[in-house]
Amino acid sequence: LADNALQALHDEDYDRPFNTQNLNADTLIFTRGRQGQSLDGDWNFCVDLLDTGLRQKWFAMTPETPADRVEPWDYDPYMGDTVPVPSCWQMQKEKWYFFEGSAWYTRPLTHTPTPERRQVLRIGAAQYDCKVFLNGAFLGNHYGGSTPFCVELTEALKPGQNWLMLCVNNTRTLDRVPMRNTDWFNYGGVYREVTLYDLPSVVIRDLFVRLEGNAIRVSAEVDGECASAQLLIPELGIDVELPLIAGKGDLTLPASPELWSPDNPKLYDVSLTAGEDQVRDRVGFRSISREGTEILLNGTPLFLRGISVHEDDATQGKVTSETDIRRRFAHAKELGCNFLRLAHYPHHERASEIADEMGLMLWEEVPVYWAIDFANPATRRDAENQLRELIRRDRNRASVIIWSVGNENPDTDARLDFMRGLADLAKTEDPTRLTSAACLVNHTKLKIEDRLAEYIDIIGLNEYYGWYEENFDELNEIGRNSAPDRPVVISETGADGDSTEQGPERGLFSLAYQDEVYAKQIATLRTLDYVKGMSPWILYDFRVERRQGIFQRGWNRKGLIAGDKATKKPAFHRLAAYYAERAAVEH
Ligand code: GCB
Repeated sequence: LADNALQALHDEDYDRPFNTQNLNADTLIFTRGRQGQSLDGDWNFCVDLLDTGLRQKWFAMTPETPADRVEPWDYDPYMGDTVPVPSCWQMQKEKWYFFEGSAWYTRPLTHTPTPERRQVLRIGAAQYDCKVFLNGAFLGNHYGGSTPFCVELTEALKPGQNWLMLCVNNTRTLDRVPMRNTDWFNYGGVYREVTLYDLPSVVIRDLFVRLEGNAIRVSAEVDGECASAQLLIPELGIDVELPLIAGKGDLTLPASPELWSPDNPKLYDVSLTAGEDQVRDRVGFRSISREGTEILLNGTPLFLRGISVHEDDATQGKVTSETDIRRRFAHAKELGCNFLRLAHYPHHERASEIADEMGLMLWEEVPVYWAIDFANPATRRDAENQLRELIRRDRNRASVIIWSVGNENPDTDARLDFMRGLADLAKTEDPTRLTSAACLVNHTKLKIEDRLAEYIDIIGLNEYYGWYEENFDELNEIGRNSAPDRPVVISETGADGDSTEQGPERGLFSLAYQDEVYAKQIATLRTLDYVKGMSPWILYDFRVERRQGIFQRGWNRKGLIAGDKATKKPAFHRLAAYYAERAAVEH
């Protein structure tokens, strides 16, 4: 090995220059309604457990045919294995099933320069951190496995053939969000779409459109010299100029749109034009608020008939297709739902668009899950950034009614400060939605009690009476002991049921027992008038490393439907009957 290579191999700081987190919510560009060039398809791929690529600077290897090379290469970015993008490597080869570490993706990119145009790459999601290189130059790093990010390529692109490389690392560490321990599978890879946008010099960076009282409020952010933008909502007769000062514009327009609701998911075409740039969106207008223990949609109290759902597929892993989202939502509708909890991280952005069209309300969430490193400022920055990226991505979606800032986090001072900060941030980024977090019961006092409760709008409550907690009577006692001043949504409850031939007839893990837990839960929860909704755990069985019992076999089997996404368990029908009854009362 050359001296410098040897030194690099021993240098434990080899990754420090790359840990910048410079690709974040501030570099995101609004892309709805834009036509981009898809970079999906086969990319050259190599797993790299020892981070040799960062140490040896694989990204700096310029293409040479093997015969012309003067040094031996430990990775060949230009020949060899490929994987499709989007995909999770676990699902590509059995030997990659438990792989955790860095992996390299490379593909060529042909560029024809045009003066005054900007090229921006957008990656829908990569689990967990992603370093971007173009022609050997490091362009940036993104943390967070489920939110999109953008990187500008303009300066680094050359005429003709270019090489784009991504180093994606899914290692679980204590400082990440989530940290080392979760109850869902740690998939890895570039598992959402990658797109290249060719943009004019003036670029619309952000557009936020919402109902505020009797008016529509529009805020926009534009990069580049531009005095005003043109806003169009043709169906409402809106065609107005939005003045821009230092790239920012804000306008409140009196309007009475037809309100969006699950019964009437009305959407309006919206477009904004600035210079040569234009974005378009389909936006629903509605209000969501709370008063005491009520949740109000357009001023009317409602009960959230929900179900929780992960992004997981037996053959695709975390890759989500339009078909998959539509199947999820069709099953939720069949169950009688008007609401879904998209757990435990931001789901594919098509989900909220389709929910807008179908009239389903959504809880969206960031993976502040269990015992995050709450006292660590870098962890906090990461969580805040993921929340901002999620909100900026989805805040024009009428279906999204709740931003949830965490799940089952121990009630410590550091956690309170961290999560209160996230709840405040959600309100700053978007004051038009409710905040929540999945909290825990105080098992000693048998009471709903969480210091975070006063800083969020809805108390989410995960409780597993009949499953992890055996004594069901305690749930009745909790009901009696608690008098929350705001709405409670049962964000999780449930039990495993193994629907395969190996499933037991009776007792834990049997379908009959799962059904019995649902029957008891429903009987108890229906008597608590401050419970304004529920999203039991969970629609489909899902894959997870930590569950290896004889009935689990690598899966969490709390689904109302099995992992084949077809076999309904008896508890499905139990919950459907309850929701049908509730819906009948409401109408
Ligand atoms: C929980 C977690 C969820 C788990 C579930 C379970 O409380 O929030 O992520 O999958 O329980 O099945 O234990």
